[in-house]
Amino acid sequence: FALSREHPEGRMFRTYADLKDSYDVVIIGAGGHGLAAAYYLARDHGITNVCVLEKGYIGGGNTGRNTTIVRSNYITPEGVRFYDASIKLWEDLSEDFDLNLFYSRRGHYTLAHTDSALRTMRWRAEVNKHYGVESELVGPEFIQRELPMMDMSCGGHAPVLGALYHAPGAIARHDAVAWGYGRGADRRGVEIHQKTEVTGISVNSGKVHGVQTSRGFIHTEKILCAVAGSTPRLLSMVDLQSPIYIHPLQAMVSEPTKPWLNPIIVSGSLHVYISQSARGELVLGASLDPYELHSTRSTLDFTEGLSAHILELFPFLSHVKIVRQWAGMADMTPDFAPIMGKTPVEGFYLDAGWGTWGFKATPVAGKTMAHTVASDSIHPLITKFSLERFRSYALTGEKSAASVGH
Ligand code: FAD
Ligand code: PYC
Repeated sequence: FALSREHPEGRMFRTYADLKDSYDVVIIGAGGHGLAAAYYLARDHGITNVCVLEKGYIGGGNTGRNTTIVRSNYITPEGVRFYDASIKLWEDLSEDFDLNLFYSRRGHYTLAHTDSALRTMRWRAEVNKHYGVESELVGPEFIQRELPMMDMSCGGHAPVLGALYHAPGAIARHDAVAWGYGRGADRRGVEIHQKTEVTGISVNSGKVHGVQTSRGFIHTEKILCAVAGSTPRLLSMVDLQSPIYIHPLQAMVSEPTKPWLNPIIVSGSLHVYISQSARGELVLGASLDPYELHSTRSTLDFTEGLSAHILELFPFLSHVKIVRQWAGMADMTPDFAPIMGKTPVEGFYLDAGWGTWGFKATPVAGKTMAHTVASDSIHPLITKFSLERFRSYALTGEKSAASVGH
């Protein structure tokens, strides 16, 4: 690829002085999901008269704020199949993009501190194995052998009784994912417009007609809305409602330490998780802030609470400094599964409800939404994730596999 020919400034993307009057498809939101859909629309379906509109900068939403855990150890058959398809795409993505995403298979432990948690882990392990996903229930001896630095008694408060061990669990560099999809879409002719906010959506006789933006009106008959924590605001522009509610989800990283932690450790009971990045930083998170709030502010409460619980598992970290913390806006659904596919407004497609779990789904969400938009028919992998399921009470209950969401 002749980067210098198409990008005289040597940049990853072209920039445009103006928007065109119309596009075949307008994608709202240049997070991983919007950019992945643009990439697969162009690469797999030959649809390149596409623009991606982003009110801020690409990857500046939850895509650049998450803790990068990739796994497929879900509990519903639909969830396991869907996230497993994503892992298969993840494994080839660096090569596909010719860009190192630092995708790193680490193994993933979900610790059980109670008998009922153990039962859920066993259930998940059995569903996973049934669909060919590598997960197993392991006991305290196995865990202590693999993680000799962990205090199995958790300071005497909540002894570890076992864990769901999921070998394919991985981490990746999140901003590179957005850049890789963005560059790949740009190279195939898609236009990415940053600092361009969608302020209104025009619908005529139940069909999408165009979008109003901070830089003028664009005509289109197909819109893909992939705006995570801004979903309720965008849905109100087309008079649609969803059960999505927004809670902040916070995270933090420590100063770099020598490599000592290979796997990813999650404790649902202590509401904490930890991994170590390629740079040596400890990446740490907890459950949602316990109130609805449309904001990306972070709090001292979070840092103190999370630090206390992490020290129960790893007391020797008490001198390690925290260097950054931040928050994202998680678009939560009642059943902890996403909302994907068509809507009652013709030409308005939705990719939302990614809450605390959507980073791992970026490749498969992009691929299945591109199929759905291109063919106007719902991809078979996402039929159980429809908006309609809340009307028909056919929920896809993933709460017990959501890691930190409750
Ligand atoms: P985003 O990346 O948020 O992109 C949406 C974009 O839409 C934003 O850039 C926004 O600016 C733009 N936008 C909004 N409104 C408009 C408008 N009106 N006009 C134009 N643009 C607009 N998931 C995992 O799988 N594993 C994890 O370990 C994990 N950890 C997480 C940790 C934290 C702290 C957080 C906050 C989330 C975590 N998640 C995790 C969830 C994951 O980050 C998200 O589900 C996923 O990134 C959603 O991607 P997206 O592309 O849909 O949204
Ligand atoms: O979905 O695995 C996950 C996750 C971990 C932290 C936030 N989400």
